[in-house]
Amino acid sequence: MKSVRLVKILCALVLHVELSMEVSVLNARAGEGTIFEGSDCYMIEAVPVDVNNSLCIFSVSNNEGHLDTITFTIEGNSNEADIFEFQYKEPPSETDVIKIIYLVLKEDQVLDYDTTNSYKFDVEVEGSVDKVPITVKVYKAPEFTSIPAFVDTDEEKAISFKIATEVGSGYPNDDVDVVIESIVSPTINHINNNTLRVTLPPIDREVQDNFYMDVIASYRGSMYGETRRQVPVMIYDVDDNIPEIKYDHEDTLDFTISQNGSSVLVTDFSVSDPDEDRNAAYTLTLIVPANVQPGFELSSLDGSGDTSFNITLNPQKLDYSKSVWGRFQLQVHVEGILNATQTNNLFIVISLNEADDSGSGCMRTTEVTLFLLLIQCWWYFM
Ligand SMILES: [Ca+2]
Ligand SMILES: [Ca+2]
Repeated sequence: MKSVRLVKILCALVLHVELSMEVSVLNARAGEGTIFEGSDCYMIEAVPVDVNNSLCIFSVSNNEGHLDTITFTIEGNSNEADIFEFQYKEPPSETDVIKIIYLVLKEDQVLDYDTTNSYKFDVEVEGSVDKVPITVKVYKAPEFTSIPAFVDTDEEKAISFKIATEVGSGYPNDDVDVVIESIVSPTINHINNNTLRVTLPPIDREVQDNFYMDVIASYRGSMYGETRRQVPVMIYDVDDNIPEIKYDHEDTLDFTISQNGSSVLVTDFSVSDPDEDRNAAYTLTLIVPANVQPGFELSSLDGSGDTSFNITLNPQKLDYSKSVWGRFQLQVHVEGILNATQTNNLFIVISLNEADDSGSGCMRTTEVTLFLLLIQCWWYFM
């Protein structure tokens, strides 16, 4: 019996020690001296209320550490405890003695910025003597009351439109700034305190035919609370470019042809008009002296945009009975289809020197030397 009694005493002793240890651990976790600091704060629509963006920032500290186990209890008259919670960016370790903590929205919670101006509640922090009262003011972001869904214009014409704003509910003053981020710099004139006239400068469609303009309204002096709209800008084409002739070859070409030979390439070139559709269409005319005219031929008499062409010489079509061809000029005349004042010319100076054909029988050779001269007659669109 003595031994049974001794075992019971020993068991009770062990249980007492374990309980004592547990109590001492709890005391360490919830030890007094926790300090929770911060102030009333605000939340603005369009600023996410998460741990990376929340404007409600507090500090919690305890010289004995154990911040990792401290609990925060929100007590409010409404459902604040269901809406808000406190989060660290990085969980504290057992030895951290001070840490920044953020008031954030619980998962799937959203704030009602239209009807709620503030939330008031107490926070009970484990280890802190007093509950801490917190007021969170809720401001609606500035609103656009007038802003175009899109803007468009012909190129080289300025674009002008109005933007009007108003402050959101609850915000204490009416100072709204509007900033426009765009690839072009707008001019902004104030019609009144809340209404702006924005003018975009003329834009070359061939450089940029569409883009988005970010219009941002924010409370003056605050880096927060912005409302952002994207406004598409469309620039329409105007026939403001003449067809440009591009030529890559050497300036001079020498080659020999035979009277009965096949066609040879004289030269190739390209024409480029960066306008759109019919504004980029053009015709080509090859102007050649009558005595050699049949022998020279353009690959095509019209084109659009960026198109390649060539000029060939068919010796079989040359009239060998007519005099000495000598030195003459070919001219490629390019002309806009919609606007005949848009012209460009490629001049090719050719020297056809009849070669000695003695002893050649039916073969006759002619030496052709080409000098190419590119002259562009620019036409400016008014
Ligand atoms: Ca054109
Ligand atoms: Ca154009």
